[in-house]
Amino acid sequence: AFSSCPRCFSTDSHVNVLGQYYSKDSATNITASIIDKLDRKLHQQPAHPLGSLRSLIESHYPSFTHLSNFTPLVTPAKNFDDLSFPADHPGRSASDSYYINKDLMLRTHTSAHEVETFAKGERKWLLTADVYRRDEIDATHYPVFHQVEGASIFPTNPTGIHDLEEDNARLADYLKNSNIVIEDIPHITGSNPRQPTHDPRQAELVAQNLKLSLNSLMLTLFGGRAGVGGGEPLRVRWIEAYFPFTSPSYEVEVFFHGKWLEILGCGVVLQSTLDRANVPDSIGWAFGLGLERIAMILYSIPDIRLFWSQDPRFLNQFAPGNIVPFVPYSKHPSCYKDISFWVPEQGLHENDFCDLVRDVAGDLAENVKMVSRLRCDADLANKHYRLTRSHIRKREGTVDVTA
Ligand code: FA5
Ligand code: MG
Repeated sequence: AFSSCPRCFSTDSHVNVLGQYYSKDSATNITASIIDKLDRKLHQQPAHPLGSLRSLIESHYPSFTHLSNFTPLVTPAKNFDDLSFPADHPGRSASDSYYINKDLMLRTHTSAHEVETFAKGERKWLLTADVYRRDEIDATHYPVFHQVEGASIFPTNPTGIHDLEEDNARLADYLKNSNIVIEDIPHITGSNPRQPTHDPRQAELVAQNLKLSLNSLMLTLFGGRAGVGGGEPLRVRWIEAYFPFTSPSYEVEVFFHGKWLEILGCGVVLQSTLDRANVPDSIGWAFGLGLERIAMILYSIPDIRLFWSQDPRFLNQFAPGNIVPFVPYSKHPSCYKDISFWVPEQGLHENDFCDLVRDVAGDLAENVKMVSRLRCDADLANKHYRLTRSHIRKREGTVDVTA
């Protein structure tokens, strides 16, 4: 019981997560490398690409409450039951999700916080958080990624209908003058039905509000950016989808670099969720969007693992709110070469030497520095050369190019 893991301080019987000990049971499957990620909070770092992207999305919804500090530890009830996931849903299994023990898990999506956020009285909000799913390892999959949940609910009365009509008119007007092509589908169909308790007219208005709102968000994120097509219109496609906690449900895809890319899932919130949150006389929508996939496009970041890099060559490329393409760097540490050589009688400008290095090594050369220069006859120079060599040998790992 006392053989504790030096990395995560967990013992045979207990697991240490965010400074607290929890007893293990047959469901426990969280690992040390996942525990390491729990306190990183990449989305809360203003200069990090995920932090900048969060701010950009928040700036698109200025009147919404912006939340981003929820613990990743949730009960399975919060992650699944509150959202009407069936008892046998595959997401619940230990092969898909991380469990601390039977009663506590890492959220698999930001929707886990819908009930508590509506219950607090928030009616229009965004919530950003890290989410955890057991998955394959490659350049676009990682067991931790980030989602933004967005939601907006309206009263089920004439005021609510009026608010929806007004907001829809405003958004439609904005989109009318924008360079966007939307491949739409009917809001409500037999296979993607409205909920039985909903007024048919208001259900249509809510679905329309959801679509208008997300189309305009896609414009904010992708409109007029390289790769989407400078001058070319932004193409957005709506697809019928299924989630246990929304009806109707949709997925949104954006056309980028010749391919359709899934950006988010969304839908009209299930009445049972709103009843559970104690806001029964409401109707509204929610969406859940993955930050990494969007950031990989906007910043030209080729590998999802880079978001977790603590290398200054990664982190120093970014400033708050500034979306600039990522410049790749070597995955290997720098390697240093000392070079000594004779220069012609008339001398050699340092820049001429740098051009020579550039011609030979290209961008592989990071830095060229002269450390000493000596003017003398051949004998003296030879002596100096030997001195320099021994000097270098003494200082192991000497790093400068010697001119
Ligand atoms: C969900 O997580 C739902 N909670 C979304 C939702 C919210 C639906 C509210 C309705 C209402 P999904 O598993 O499809 O759905 O994930 C949503 C988005 O997260 C995806 O569109 C994608 O952008 C991103 N995402 C999903 N899995 C990964 C992954 N392994 N790596 C990176 N991003 C991912
Ligand atoms: Mg999906």
